[in-house]
Amino acid sequence: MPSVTETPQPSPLGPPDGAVVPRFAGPATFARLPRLDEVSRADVAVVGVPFDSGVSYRPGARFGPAAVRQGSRLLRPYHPGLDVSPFATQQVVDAGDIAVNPFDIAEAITGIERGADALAGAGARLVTIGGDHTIALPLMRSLARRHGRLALVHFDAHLDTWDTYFGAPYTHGTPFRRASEEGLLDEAALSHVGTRGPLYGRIDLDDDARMGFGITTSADVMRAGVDEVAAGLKARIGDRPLYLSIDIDVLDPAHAPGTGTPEAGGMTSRELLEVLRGLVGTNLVGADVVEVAPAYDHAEITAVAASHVTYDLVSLMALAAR
Ligand SMILES: [Mn+2]
Repeated sequence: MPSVTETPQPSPLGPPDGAVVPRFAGPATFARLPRLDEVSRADVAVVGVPFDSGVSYRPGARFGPAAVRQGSRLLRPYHPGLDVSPFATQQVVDAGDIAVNPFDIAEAITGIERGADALAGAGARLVTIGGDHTIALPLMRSLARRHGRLALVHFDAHLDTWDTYFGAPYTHGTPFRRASEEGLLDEAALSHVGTRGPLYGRIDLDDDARMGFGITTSADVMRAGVDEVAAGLKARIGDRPLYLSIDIDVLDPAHAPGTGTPEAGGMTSRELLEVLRGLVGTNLVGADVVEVAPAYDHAEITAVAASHVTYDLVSLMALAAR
């Protein structure tokens, strides 16, 4: 005799069939996924943060979330590289944008943290589309409160562990120094990948090393190859809660022209995607893709790259959740 009536979990609602509703029709949610208000639960929430008041050079990343959504229309439901259907094994939604004050960085940071808390509190893992790199700090604050000190793999042309710009402590070049100072990060498991380009001085590297970061430059990726790089990162991460922060400027300007602080000599989109796939099996608790600035993009090169990176992050979460 059944004594308990369990409400069955509805199967995840995915994108509409591309053979029924053309991919170029309908509203541009990420990967044509349902909105948060169209489903009863969210296992993974893709959320935009259209904020770019922390940039030091070209502005425009506030239009990143809209560009990545538009660039994601062609994504299909099965990932052959990871053998997973990320929208079928978990409910993935587009949670819209966290709307924040463009004139007050401190208030914006507080608003992003609250927005992340609300989504994570409802049980969702977050994949955030920026916005400039300032937004990583409040996202890591929210996750560290929930999971403890985070392992971090930071893909970027730059270290983003600088101290201040024009005396300002909260900018797109400083989130990881602030996170280190605030005790959000596990200093045994911090990595930059894809860095390159001129620095202000040797002291930038010394400060960064003191915070515990290991560096795999874009040239190291070329020389060692993606499998060796991913294996090294995985060994460093272990079973810690992992945050992945991906500045699209980690890619060479040939692969991502639409960004605010481009540097020659970057990774290819193929290399980035393959390193990410090599991180399968890690405990990925949150991720961001930032610094897509569509005004400098051509033919959606950057938006398409960022949308595929986001798809791989959602796929890694599907496999982490198993
Ligand atoms: Mn950055």
